Amino acid sequence: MASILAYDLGASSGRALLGRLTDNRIETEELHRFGNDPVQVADRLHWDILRLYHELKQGLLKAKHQGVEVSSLAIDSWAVDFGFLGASGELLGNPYHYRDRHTDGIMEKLFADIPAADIFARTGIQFLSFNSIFQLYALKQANSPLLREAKRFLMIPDLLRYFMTGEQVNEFTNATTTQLYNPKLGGWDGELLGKLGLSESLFGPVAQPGQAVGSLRPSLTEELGVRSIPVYAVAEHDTGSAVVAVPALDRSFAYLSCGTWSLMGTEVEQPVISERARELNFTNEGGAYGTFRLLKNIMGLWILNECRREWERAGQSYSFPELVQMSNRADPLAAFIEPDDDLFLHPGDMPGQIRKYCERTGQRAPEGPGAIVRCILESLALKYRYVLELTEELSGKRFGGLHMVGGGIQNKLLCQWSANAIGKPVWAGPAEGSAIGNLAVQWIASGELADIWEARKVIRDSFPVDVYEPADTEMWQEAYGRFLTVTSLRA
Ligand code: LFR
Repeated sequence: MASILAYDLGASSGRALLGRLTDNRIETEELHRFGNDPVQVADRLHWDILRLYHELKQGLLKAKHQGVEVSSLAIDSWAVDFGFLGASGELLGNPYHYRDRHTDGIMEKLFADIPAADIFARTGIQFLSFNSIFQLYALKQANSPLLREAKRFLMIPDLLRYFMTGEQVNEFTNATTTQLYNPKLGGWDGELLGKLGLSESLFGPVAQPGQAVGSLRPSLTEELGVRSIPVYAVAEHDTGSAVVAVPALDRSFAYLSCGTWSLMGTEVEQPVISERARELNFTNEGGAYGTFRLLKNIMGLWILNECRREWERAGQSYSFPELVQMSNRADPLAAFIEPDDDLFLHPGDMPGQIRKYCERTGQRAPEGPGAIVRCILESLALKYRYVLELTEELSGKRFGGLHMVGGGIQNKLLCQWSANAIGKPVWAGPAEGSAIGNLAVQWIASGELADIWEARKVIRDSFPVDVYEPADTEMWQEAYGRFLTVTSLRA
């Protein structure tokens, strides 16, 4: 039976998922899972790109050893990060991690040269200090030898796909997250690149999700002893793939892709590039099949992951289920943080940062892991309500509930508290959203599924969706008012 392979790389782990489609039912099997450990070298934080490529190869080897015939593959990952190829086609240096500090303060410097309003009008992309545009500008300011030698700019999945196929192609959904792509022009914004002093030749042809972009190169098939198979471009930005996999019935739906980040918004046919969208710092990321994601980044479970890492460093190890259980026993709705405060962006002592935030805002800081985790999860749920309301305002749509996809939905308490906070049902599933969206686009490309709506129906029929009805709504309504005041989100 024909299987296809989706590689989905997240900020803390990656996986190779096999997919089979029989009688309009999807079956998946996790072939390979591996850690993704960023590496700090002196002052710089990098992705371990060669290790990641090694793990992709292990996926192919495991398929071979299990006697699985793989007929195509595709890769998706987080956005914005990139590597450069030099004249010989070799990777120059090690790609930086978007949480590296080299972009601190860069946004404001660039706005002195190019006004924010101009950048937003061209790209429709929200301002996040780590967007590729700011990373590139930081390299330019530092007179980086990498940038001087660079001949091609490839984003993380582009780069890994290049290692596999030898083809240098930029994929559309990820390209939009650079904040250098102009959806009105349907290509890289040459004028913007010119203003930044970046050569247009760095940026290559842009492939759409579903396009075949080569096949495994002979040196790789020989090394692994496998046959060459087609490699597709899919929605290579993981959030793009996650939204493909939202099992929505209604064409007008709200989603939350819940993992290291929480990405909340709605799918639109045209980017919403208005003054109000810029003021609210919403984005219009490119999606599969001519769609855009009107959404906002919310810091997400990163804050919890970092707390756990900090406690582990101090010799106290807790599993995620343990932490969630402990939080359930702590006092409800006692202290709040604004998850998107700059305090929480970089790796470090997150419990300490939460304490700082509470002191700054005149709150009693939560004490101990249970109370801290409760504060994080409840603050996230309340921030979801805030962003959901703004999504309704900007899109002019009304949502009957919220689709949650991604690994974060395994945290049932977060799903329930999200339903309580928004006062609407949460429909949770599938957990492997990005990998399933990746598979779906490959099946559409090979003609096995007709289009994205058929894919969503098949996904709905193949994976369970858990329903969380809102509870304790009065208590959460009162808490929402306090949350808005404490976080200064609304005066
Ligand atoms: C989620 C994600 C977000 C992007 C962030 C950084 O994994 O791709 O969409 O803003 O990572 O790339």
